[in-house]
Amino acid sequence: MDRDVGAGGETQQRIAADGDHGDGTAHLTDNFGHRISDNQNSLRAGARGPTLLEDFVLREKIFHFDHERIPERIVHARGSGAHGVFECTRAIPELTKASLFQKKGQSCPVFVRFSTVAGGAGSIDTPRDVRGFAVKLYTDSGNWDLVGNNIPVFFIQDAMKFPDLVHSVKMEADRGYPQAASAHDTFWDFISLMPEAMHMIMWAMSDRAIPRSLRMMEGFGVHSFRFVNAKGEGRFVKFHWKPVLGIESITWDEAVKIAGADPDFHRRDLFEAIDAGDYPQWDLGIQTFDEEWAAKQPYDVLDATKLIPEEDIPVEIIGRMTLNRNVDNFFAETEQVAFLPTNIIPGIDFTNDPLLQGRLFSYLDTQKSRLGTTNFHQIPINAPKCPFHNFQRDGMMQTLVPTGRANYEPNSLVEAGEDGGPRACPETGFTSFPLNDERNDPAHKLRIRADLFADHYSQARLFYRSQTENEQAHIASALVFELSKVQLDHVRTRVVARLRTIDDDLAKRVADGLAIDLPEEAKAARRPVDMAPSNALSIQKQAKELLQGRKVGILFAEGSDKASIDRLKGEIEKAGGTAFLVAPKVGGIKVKGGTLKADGQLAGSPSVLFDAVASILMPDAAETLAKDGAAVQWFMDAYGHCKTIAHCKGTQVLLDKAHVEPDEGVVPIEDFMTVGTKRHWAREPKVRDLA
Ligand code: HDE
Repeated sequence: MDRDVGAGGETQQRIAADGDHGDGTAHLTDNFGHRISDNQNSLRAGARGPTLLEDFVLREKIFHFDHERIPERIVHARGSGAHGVFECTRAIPELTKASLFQKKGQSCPVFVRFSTVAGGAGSIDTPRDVRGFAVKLYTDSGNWDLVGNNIPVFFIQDAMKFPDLVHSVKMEADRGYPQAASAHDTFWDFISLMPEAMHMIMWAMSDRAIPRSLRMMEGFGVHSFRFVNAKGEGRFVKFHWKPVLGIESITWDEAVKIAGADPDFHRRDLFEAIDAGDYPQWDLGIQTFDEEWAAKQPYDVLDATKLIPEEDIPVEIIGRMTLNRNVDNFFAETEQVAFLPTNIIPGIDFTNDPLLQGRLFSYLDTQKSRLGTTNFHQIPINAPKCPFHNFQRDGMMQTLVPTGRANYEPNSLVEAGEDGGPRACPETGFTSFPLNDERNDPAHKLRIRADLFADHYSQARLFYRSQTENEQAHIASALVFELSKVQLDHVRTRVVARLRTIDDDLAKRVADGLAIDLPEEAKAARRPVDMAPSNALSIQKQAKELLQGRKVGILFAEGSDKASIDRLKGEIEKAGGTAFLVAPKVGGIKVKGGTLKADGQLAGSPSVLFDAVASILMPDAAETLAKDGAAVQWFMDAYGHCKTIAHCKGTQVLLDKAHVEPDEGVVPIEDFMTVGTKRHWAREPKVRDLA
């Protein structure tokens, strides 16, 4: 059976054409096509009488409304999606027979959903959390779902522990809080008892867990997958998405303030960028290796709590993804999209990573419970864009109308002149890689983990020691923040005891920040080995100093010089950035050279929403603003968050009130473009008491 993906859209068009009122609007009907005469009043027995059960229009409307919500995802409930395209930039037939990678220039449509993990669908965009990075590639050989995260490792090694992990991080079972936060007893209790989580904890406490934008984070397939070429040769592969705009994060203080100022900070940023034609892009990179190489490493490549340092195996770029279209309907697309790690195409295969193996069951199961029917694959966002034919039939919400009698196989209906239906294709169909793993003994059924899975600390140490001084301070501070919210003393102590095995200095800083005695080091099943630090693990060591995709807030008020504002705005936009005008009033302000409308009102546009700030103010306007807490806070926060502050002379009174001290990031307005939106981390010790 062929699926006509466009069917829903065509039906709508038909209705529009048929029901035209003459002014371009369609006739309002119920769901069965009956025209509705009155959409304001229910049917009553008299003007003051009871509403009649007979009112099918009211009943249908309320009935449908009552059922509008579907169960939210148990994890990754809050997400933002967008459409785009993937293009192969380097053919790799020697590695994989996947049709997508056979020729440079080969492309396919994609749908991406980014998400937070712990919070509900209506929670904030900037909690300290892992971000989901799920990509559905609609290839000509079927859908390939690369359902990854923005962190290359995971908390646990075995799917068996996933429900425990998720229960512990979600709101606590009795009290129903906290929402979208890991800073509470149950999470840290669980973590402190699961040393395998320590590597991921380093990432989750780092700035990676508070990204500046969904457009500025890396994505990772996390597990080792397998490439299989046309000769049937297999090779391990790890997938990476590298953001063209570079990786960037915010500070924790900003994250907290943004949560109040704009809970949709990331969703809005993604939507607006795509809407403005600033299409976010990522390069798809791979690290490939064979069994022999894998066997020599001090970690197991089937262990999802371990990464492969890019210094050991460089990431090679093979494609580029561009997100170029916003969704038309959030529910139909972003909410109903169903990712399945089992969606894989010939040329790519799974491995025995026990976490991946568990995922292969979970996602199909969860989609049935979330979307209510085994036919969820027929929802347009989930349907493949290549033809699909099989003998599966019926089920709830079946929208296809298969014809003929052939709903079983084998059959010989063709011989009677009937349509016999599709057949399996041994040459081009998906075949599993014939695994011959010398390191495995398949003769025994065991509930155990492979030896090297027991090294829980080497890579946690590698991550911590690869950070800049300032990033290490952020990790220590994050741990102090989170553990300060933990009320069980023994849990705090147990976490710090584990930190000692990662890095004693880190443990001391955290113990000091909590004002607790340094506990004995925790027992480790395997002592950590020292691995060579990797620059690719640090955000700051690979920062791109770009204005592209960044947002600059420009503060002005009555009397400001319009020509200077226009000039700065023009320069920022020429460099690919966005200039956002902020003023005490939005409607239109008298400035030198005319009137100017602001994009946002000062109190509703705090500087945490921008990557850098600039101000063009007359001294008397600045004097007035110096009495306004929102204006003073604007500069105080920009300074505290180590952002560039470009200002004219008139602003000085405000800067003084905000305790802004001169440094390389506090510059005259004319110098803004040379300094740009990079952060001035050297300022940080002056403005924050870091753990
Ligand atoms: Fe998921 N995960 N997961 N996960 N996951 C879900 O599927 C699960 C894991 C990830 O935007 C659920 O459709 C198990 C790792 C993303 O729709 C569920 C295990 C990674 C998304 C589920 C893991 C992920 C999910 C909930 C351990 C990174 C959001 C709703 C074995 C590689 C996809 C849903 C979207 C969603 C199960 C571990 C990424 C319940 C059992 C590791 C990005 O099926």
